[in-house]
Amino acid sequence: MRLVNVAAGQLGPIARSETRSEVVARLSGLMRQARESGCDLIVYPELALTTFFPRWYMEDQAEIDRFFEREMPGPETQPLFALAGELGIGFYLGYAELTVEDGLVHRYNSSILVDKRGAILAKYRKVHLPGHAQHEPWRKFQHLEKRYFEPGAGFGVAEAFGGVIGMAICNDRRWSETYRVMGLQGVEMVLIGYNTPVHNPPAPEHDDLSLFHNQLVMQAGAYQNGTWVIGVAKAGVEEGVDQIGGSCIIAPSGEVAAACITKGDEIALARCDLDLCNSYKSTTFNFDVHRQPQAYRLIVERKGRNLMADGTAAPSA
Ligand code: ING
Repeated sequence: MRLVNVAAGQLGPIARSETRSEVVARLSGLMRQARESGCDLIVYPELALTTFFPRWYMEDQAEIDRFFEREMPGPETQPLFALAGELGIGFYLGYAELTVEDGLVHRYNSSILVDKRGAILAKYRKVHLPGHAQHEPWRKFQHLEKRYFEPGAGFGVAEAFGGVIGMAICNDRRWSETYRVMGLQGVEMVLIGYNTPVHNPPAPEHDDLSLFHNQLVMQAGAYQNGTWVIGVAKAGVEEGVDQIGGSCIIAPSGEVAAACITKGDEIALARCDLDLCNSYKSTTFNFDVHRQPQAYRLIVERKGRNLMADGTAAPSA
């Protein structure tokens, strides 16, 4: 057995007016609860330090940038890292990252994996940015991740907590490629924070299925890659937008091992034996034995039905 005791650290709404220090106090409370329950790792949501600001159309870059972290840890987040080191528990944290590379400013929807000493082991930048880039006033609320963030470069894994750990963020969980790219790197636990409105303006007919779709994609990703998946919500009515809960810990079998039952600040716990991945990775999903990559070329060559990966027009079938 290679046990990792994991807490899904679900958050209820974060008000626009809430300070980072107030949020860090909430995150710290969940961390203490998790440690008291014997956890090695707590997983927090996407953009866990602020309200989900892509729901608003903003033009003033200074106003937008107030939602971003220029350093991680910074003065307001350092207490969470210190607490992790004091208690001996690691964490995954989603946040808006502003960074300057070669004199250019870049903005990402990011997450980090921090070990039990409070040191950052890995950083991930969200690849699948949903929504739109321009103001669409017909919507009850905006979803402007394509406006405020750049996409990340890809999906990596890290040796940590006695196994192979991967990260993804929110919309990434809906794309099977997310899990497979990490599955091909031997991932045994995928950590995913999310902010998901119940209502999806382009497709209101999906609203009643939002919790079903949330669980469906993570169960599929877990089973098809023989990995644990930890999905953690920022839930509840946040600045007038109702966001799903549904935080859960899913085993490599695809079964739900633990789940939150409220839409507030809550931890759900599971004893995750990483060795349970083996019976799937060595049989049904033994990629080296069973996969046929020569049959999958379209997945990499095409963006969609009509576009090549480089954005040029695809030959008509
Ligand atoms: N949120 C949503 C998500 O993928 C969404 C966006 C909602 C897409 C419903 C499709 C349907 O869960 C983020 N932050 O990606």
